[in-house]
Amino acid sequence: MDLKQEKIILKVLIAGFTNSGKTAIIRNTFQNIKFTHLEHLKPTRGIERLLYPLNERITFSIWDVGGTINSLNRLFSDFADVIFSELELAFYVASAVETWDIVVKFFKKFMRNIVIYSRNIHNIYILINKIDLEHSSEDIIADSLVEHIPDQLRDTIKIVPLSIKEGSSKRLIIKIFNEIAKLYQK
Ligand SMILES: Nc1nc2c(ncn2[C@@H]2O[C@H](COP(=O)(O)OP(=O)(O)OP(=O)(O)O)[C@@H](O)[C@H]2O)c(=O)[nH]1
Ligand SMILES: [Mg+2]
Repeated sequence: MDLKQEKIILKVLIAGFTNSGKTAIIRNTFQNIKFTHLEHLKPTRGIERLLYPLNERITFSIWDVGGTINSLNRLFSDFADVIFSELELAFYVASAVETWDIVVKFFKKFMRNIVIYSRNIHNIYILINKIDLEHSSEDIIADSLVEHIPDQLRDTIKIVPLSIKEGSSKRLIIKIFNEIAKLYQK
């Protein structure tokens, strides 16, 4: 078999507290749904998976993990190994207007699970979403999360402020996926 032609599936995790915009980001980016049609999304229950075939060889399997307190308590504990193992790319999505302690609490859990199950991952992004909102304080949110990044992942994590409403999100996310795909085309 020609290894260059071997098809590969790359696993992507998108997690974060409820209402941060994870499902909206995915639908806007990969299903071309406009923001005006994403304003009444229901909270995701459990995990929703979507396949994104980037080209003939590379398909991304994107895991959207529901972020309500119940979901996170259950999923990050009972299914942590299933969710966090073999990750190629991970996103933690935070809303630019929510500075609650609970967001930080789940960020710490997210980081801990990454270190346990996917410690060699090279691509982790903190997406600070909804920067279009009037009370957006993306710098404060970023600072409150950054201090909890484990030392061994400090050089791996990038912070990206974005807004689906303003339309900056899709281009940024697709660029991230394309850059990862390039690593597998060499
Ligand atoms: N103003 C603004 N609202 C946004 C943006 N992105 C998402 N939203 C809104 O935020 C709400 C929640 O979005 P979801 O994508 O359902 O949030 P989620 O993170 O998937 O939530 P869970 O599934 O409960 O974890 C929706 O009403 C979206 O329209 C944005 O960039 N700006
Ligand atoms: Mg959702």
